[in-house]
Amino acid sequence: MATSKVLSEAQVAQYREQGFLAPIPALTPAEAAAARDSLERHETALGHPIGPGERSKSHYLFTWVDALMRHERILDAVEDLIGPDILCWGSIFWIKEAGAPSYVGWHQDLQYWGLDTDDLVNVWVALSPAPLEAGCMQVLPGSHHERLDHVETYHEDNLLSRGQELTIDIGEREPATMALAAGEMSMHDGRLAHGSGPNTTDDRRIGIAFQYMPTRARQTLVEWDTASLVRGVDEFGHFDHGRVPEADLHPDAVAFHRRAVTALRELIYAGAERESDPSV
Ligand SMILES: O=C(O)CCC(=O)C(=O)O
Repeated sequence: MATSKVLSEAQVAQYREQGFLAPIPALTPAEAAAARDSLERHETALGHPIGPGERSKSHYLFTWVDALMRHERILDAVEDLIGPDILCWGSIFWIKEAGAPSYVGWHQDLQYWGLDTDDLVNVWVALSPAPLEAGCMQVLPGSHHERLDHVETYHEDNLLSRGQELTIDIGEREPATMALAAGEMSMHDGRLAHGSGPNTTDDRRIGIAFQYMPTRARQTLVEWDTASLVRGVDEFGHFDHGRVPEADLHPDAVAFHRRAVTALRELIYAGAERESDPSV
C-alpha cells in the first residue's frame, strides 16, 4: 500500500493484529459540538430522542451526517487500512441516555450484515464524552481472527436488533476499553468482538458509527442494497450509491432513506428467530 496518510506503521500493524485502534483524533471539539447540536435540535423538534426509523443510514436524511461520513480526517485513516476506493455502507447513532440501563451485547458485526468482505472498518465517532462509566465500547483484542457463536436474547435493554450475545465466557478473556473524548474515534475490524455496558453518568453518551469497506465488497443477503461512494472510484457497481440530501429531511431524501432502511431491515432480520423493535 502507498505511504500512509495519518496512521503510523505501528498503528496499522496493531489494527491488523489486534483488530482495533483507539483513541484516534477525528473531529475538533467544535465540530463534535456542532454535530451534537444538530442532532439535539432535530430531537427537540421531534419531541423525543431520535428513534429506530431515523438512527440508521441517516446520512441519506441529513446533510451534516453526510458531511461527517465524508470527513477528510476519518477517510484518511480508513484509506490507510483498506485503500483508496471506499464505500460507506452504513451510519448509525448509538445513544445511551444518562443513567439508562441500555447496553450492547458482545457481538461480531459481520456475522449479520451479509457483506462478503473481510476488510470492513467500523469507525465510531464520539459526539459526547465516552469514558468507561458512560458505557464506551470494549473489545476482545485479536478476536477478529475467530468466528464466535452468538445467541439471540431479544433482551429489552440490549440495543442490538436481535439482542445478540456471544456464548463465550468474556470473563476468561481480557477486554480492552476504547474510552473516547468528544471528537475522537475508534476503529474496529468488522469481525472483532465488542460490546458495551450501561451509561452511569449524568450526560448522554452519543456516538455515530460509519461502516467503510472497499468498493469490491458485495451484499449476499438481498438483491438491492446501498453504500455511498465516499472516496476514489467504484469500478464494481455492486451497491446503489444513493445521493447526498439536498437539504435535511428533503422529501426525496426521506423517500430514498425509506427504501434504504427497508432493505437494511430485510437483511438484518434474514434468518432471525423473530423481529424485535427494530434498532435499524
Ligand atoms: O455504541 C456501542 O456501544 C456499540 C456500537 C457497536 O456495536 C458498533 O458500532 O458496532
